[in-house]
Amino acid sequence: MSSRISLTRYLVEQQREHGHIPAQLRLLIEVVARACKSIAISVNKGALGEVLGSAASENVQGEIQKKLDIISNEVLIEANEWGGHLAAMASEEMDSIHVVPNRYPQGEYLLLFDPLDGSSNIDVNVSIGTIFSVLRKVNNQRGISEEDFLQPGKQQAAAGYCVYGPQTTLVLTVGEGVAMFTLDRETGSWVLTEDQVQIPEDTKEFAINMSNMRHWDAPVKRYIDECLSGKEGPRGKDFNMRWVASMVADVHRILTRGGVFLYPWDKRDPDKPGKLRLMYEANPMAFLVEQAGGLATNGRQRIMDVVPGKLHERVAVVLGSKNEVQRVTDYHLASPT
Ligand code: P6P
Repeated sequence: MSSRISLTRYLVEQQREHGHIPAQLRLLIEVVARACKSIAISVNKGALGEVLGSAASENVQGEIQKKLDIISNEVLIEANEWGGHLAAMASEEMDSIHVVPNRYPQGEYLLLFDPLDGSSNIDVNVSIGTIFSVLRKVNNQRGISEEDFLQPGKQQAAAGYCVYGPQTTLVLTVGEGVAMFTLDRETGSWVLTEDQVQIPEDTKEFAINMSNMRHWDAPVKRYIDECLSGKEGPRGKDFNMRWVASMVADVHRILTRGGVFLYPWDKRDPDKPGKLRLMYEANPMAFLVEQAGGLATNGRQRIMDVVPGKLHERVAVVLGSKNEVQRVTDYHLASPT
């Protein structure tokens, strides 16, 4: 068996080769990876750990928080506060940013995360995950504020997710391609199992919540109708559909075998650009997908070019196989806004 490459060795060798993983960033990634192992242990306990079900609280999105949402958030906060690599953190589960307390040294990075994405799947034993995004602190003169986080996704220093499924897999980019690490539960190590992941440019598989069809805008209806028309239709081929309702699981499938994921704007809440959050869902996934040769747009614009106006901003998402995302985007651009 070829020599197993650990996460630490991967990061050291990436730094040696490309020089873009300074010590603080390497520490940040290793701390997040260790926190994901702790989250995986809680998730895997399920009913035995008394961690299922809802907490008696709502998050900033007005969504009922699951116990595991809160546990996962606390694990990430506690793991990252003391290391001196971070200035502050932001989370889907917290209204405002969490600045590293004065008793600890502040570092050069900002960490954003959705601690446990796919909460609706927690109690029914379907894959869920942790999504994270890393930005550099850009303003050294004053104290950290929410404005320091409002950077477009193209400024990310790193991004990744951990999917808690049949395997526990950490997927990471620091801007030099996408690597996948599988958790070896016997040793507790993250082992490199895929490197330089590439998404096929074409696909026959789309992911969208079809129950929203009557609310979609014309470009999305056109695209999905054409897929559903199959061989006899304008696409000349049959399509398959998948929808896990856990972004991490859907994106992991796309990184692994291709596909196109759509969570578009719809008429249910016209003032909201989409359901998914820009800073800690769409941006990290867009970074990973682009690094794997795919595309990620909001239907009209590259997601990583969107300049955020607020921390918990939402965005429409179309991501995955390059030629399919381009087609959906072209349909939007050909249609009046
Ligand atoms: P719907 C999970 O709540 C999430 O934020 C994403 O992980 C997922 O892709 C989407 O929402 C599912 O939304 O409306 O299909 O339940």
